[in-house]
Amino acid sequence: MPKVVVLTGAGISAESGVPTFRDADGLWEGHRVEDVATPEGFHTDPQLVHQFYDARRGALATVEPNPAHLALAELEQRLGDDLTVVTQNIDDLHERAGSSRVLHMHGELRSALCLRCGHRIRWEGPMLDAPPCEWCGEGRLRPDVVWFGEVPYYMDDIIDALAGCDLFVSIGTSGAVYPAAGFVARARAHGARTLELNLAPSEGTGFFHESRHGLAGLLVPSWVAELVHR
Ligand code: BJW
Repeated sequence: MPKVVVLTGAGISAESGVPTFRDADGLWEGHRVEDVATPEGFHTDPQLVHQFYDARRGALATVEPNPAHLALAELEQRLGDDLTVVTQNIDDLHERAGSSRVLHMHGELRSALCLRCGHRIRWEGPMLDAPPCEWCGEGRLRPDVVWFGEVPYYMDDIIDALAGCDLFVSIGTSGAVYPAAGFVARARAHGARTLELNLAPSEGTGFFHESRHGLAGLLVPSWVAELVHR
């Protein structure tokens, strides 16, 4: 079996009812990106940013994994360590589908980060009006997510996985945000075959050997079946 790296974006969770960012009705609607997804925005108006993420954390209780998440969990059963799932998503739908080793490069909704000591803590409820960090006892908490201008998580692990994979598959991402948008070129430079599964051609579609367009809930189970039965 090949070594596979899968990159997922907001499109894989769209059929579960989680809004994407850049489609019509996307998450930026009603908000300027600088106001809710930058450290400067948080510094200027922490209440607005907490409300934005508290609402999204609360909405997790209303959504379920879809067939695309389930197919990737099934693929992990087959490939074990030979599958690396990297997600830009901060929802927990991969884990709830059964995936156990997901690299959340843009952080997680159900995690809080101490602004003073950098401690990360599991977090379920609202963060607005949260008590100080339980670790240092003083720091205020912020959403444990990666905003523009911040360094994504797990970059060393991701770069190693991209350098060693035979197949790179990008699912449901617009290819508008770096460094994730550059993964296809990096994997390809190391000799991997590259496949895009997306509703429509992404900004990076020309970098892929092959692109298939349609709903992730249909394309991903079909691709996984093809891979495990070949
Ligand atoms: C479906 C579907 C269905 C819909 N089925 N498909 C100029 C040039 C190049 C780079 C830069 C630049 N200026 C600044 C930068 C860097 C900057 C950047 O990329 N800016 C761009 C605007 C150009 N990047 C950064 O700052 C990053 N950090 C960084 O670079 O640090 C330096 C460094 C890197 C590495 C090592 C060392 C140092 C940080 C980026 C952080 C992004 N954060 C966000 C918010 C996270 C928290 C949150 O969720 O609120 O991450 S922004 C937002 O965009 C979120 C997403 O993860 C990310 C990507 O969005 P995604 O997933 O692609 O969603 P959409 O909506 O864009 O696309 C959905 C797709 O699905 C569409 O194509 C649909 O068609 C499709 N789809 N339904 C299949 N049913």
